[in-house]
Amino acid sequence: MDILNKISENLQDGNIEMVSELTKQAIKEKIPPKEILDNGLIDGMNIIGEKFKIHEIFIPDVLLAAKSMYAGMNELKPLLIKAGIPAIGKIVIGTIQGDLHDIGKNLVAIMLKGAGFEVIDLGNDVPPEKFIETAKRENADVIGMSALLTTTMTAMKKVIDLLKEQGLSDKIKVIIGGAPTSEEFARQIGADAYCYDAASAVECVKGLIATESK
Ligand code: B1M
Repeated sequence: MDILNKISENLQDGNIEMVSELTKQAIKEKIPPKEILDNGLIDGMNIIGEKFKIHEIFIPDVLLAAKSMYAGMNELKPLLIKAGIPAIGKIVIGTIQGDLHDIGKNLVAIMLKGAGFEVIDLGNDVPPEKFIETAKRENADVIGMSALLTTTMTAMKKVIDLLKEQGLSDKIKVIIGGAPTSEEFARQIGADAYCYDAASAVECVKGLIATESK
């Protein structure tokens, strides 16, 4: 079995130490970090999602898998973040109110930092008002919201409506992402962009900041 499969399988089994060790080994073997992430860690997490859906496994299993994911991500983080790049824009990011899923959001934050953005991470379960207050106080260029639940994604609209009410929509752009969201949903709620994954979030933010400064 190749090492990326081993990472995926150990993540599914919740072997935190092994995932950390195997990720270190994959790095040593010079496998590109993006490949380790996509074909090892995220692959394992996707299989966990499928098994969870059909009740083959339960929340404690998913939590162990999530901890294993973080163990692997911790090893990859320094490689994903390139040091010493000056900040090219500021983004306030968080998972929307009611939603505790933060793995995808954390990946987006890591990639944005790696691309040279200053990232203010509000964590998960973030009330709409907190996004606005922080973005105003920090003079941020962009607000980024993540949602993994169909029941919480609707709260994203509240943030956009609050921005409109306060006349801030031109100044502060909004990107959204997370599995249940889509291009169409972004249009419906008036977000400036929908980003499919962490890499495309970097392109989204770069694009929005470039348009803003024209
Ligand atoms: Co939950 N969960 N979960 N869960 N969980 C899902 C999302 C689910 C699809 C599982 C399933 O049924 N197949 C399902 C949602 C169904 C729905 O809404 N239609 C679900 C459910 C139901 C629940 C609970 C309600 C279960 C319960 O209690 N009965 C509960 C809700 C708790 C709450 O939030 N209030 C719950 C709890 C949990 C845990 C706490 C156990 C754990 C979260 C741990 C944590 O995050 N710290 C968990 C997990 C791990 C998952 C799955 C298995 C994996 C999610 C994940 O981290 N994926 C998930 C199934 C799945 O997604 N396949 C599931 C890996 C991550 C890298 O991907 O987050 O999609 P993702 O991020 C991607 C993109 O979406 C994008 O970039 C990332 C990749 O590059 N992206 C952005 C994400 N945010 C972005 C923001 C951007 C741009 C891109 O810009 C700002």
